[in-house]
Amino acid sequence: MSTGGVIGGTTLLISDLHLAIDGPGIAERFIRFLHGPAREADALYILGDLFEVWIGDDDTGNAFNESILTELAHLARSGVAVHFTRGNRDFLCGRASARRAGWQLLGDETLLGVGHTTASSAAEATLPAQERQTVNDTTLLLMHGDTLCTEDHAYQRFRAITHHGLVRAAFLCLPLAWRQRIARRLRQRSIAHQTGSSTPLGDVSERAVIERFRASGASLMIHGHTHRPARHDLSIDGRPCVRWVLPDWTESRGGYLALEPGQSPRMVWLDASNDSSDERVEPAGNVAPDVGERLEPDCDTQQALTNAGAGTRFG
Ligand SMILES: [Mn+2]
Repeated sequence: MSTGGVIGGTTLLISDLHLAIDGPGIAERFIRFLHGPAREADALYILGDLFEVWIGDDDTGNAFNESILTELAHLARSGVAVHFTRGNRDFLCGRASARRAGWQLLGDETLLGVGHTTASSAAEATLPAQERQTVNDTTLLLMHGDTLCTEDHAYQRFRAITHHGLVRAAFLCLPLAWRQRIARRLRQRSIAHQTGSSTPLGDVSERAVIERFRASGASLMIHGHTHRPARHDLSIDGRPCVRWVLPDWTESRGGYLALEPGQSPRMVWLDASNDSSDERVEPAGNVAPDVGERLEPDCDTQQALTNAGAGTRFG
């Protein structure tokens, strides 16, 4: 877990756009988002699976993916601090693509202080640090979310293999054309599997969530991956904690979480009714019951791994 300093101002968080050339509606909505709300923000955090497929930073002939990086680079140049955490689809994004996109590459899990500067912050500055934190500050833990699916042993095994430095290096040494073929085949199988099955995406392990809150000391956790956008209120050892799950983007809607000075996080949905005009702001999604209600092993992608060969169904 890395610590990434303090964020302030307006921060927007997105994940799971799964951008691909055969999903033009999502890409168009994303570009409008970059030219609209993102441009007004101080910082943008992309928490993984921005791309449906990323076969290596040297795949610069992929005009679609490169056009997305270029749009992000424009945003970064306009003064918005852009950060990127890899997802399970785009975990091969490296330093070269980060340079092209103008984003800061984050580790798998990042701990941040949310230093919301409000009118009272000058007075609070005189308080001891510990009291200040309870008054105004929040410790925030960011991640893609796949590492929370600890009950899904098949996926975690797949992840351990594909994230191994040697395996990654070996794959990246394959000629681009081979990697493109492999990616195409996996994607076809993934699509075939999705249309032929109602297997839902796995959810996180509540046990892993509790463990992360305890280990990090964070009171706010934000992640994506599960495609189950919601706000979950928990009590961890008597400490109130909130876990936000970011929405995936589809052809019909997208969404982001906004952190603003002195305000509670809010989910903003983007759909046909507000893409080009005002944002329609909805209250938080379902509020899940407290810890202990759901401890079932609910990240089962065994079937997906078996059928797709490489876990491509996942997130
Ligand atoms: Mn994912």
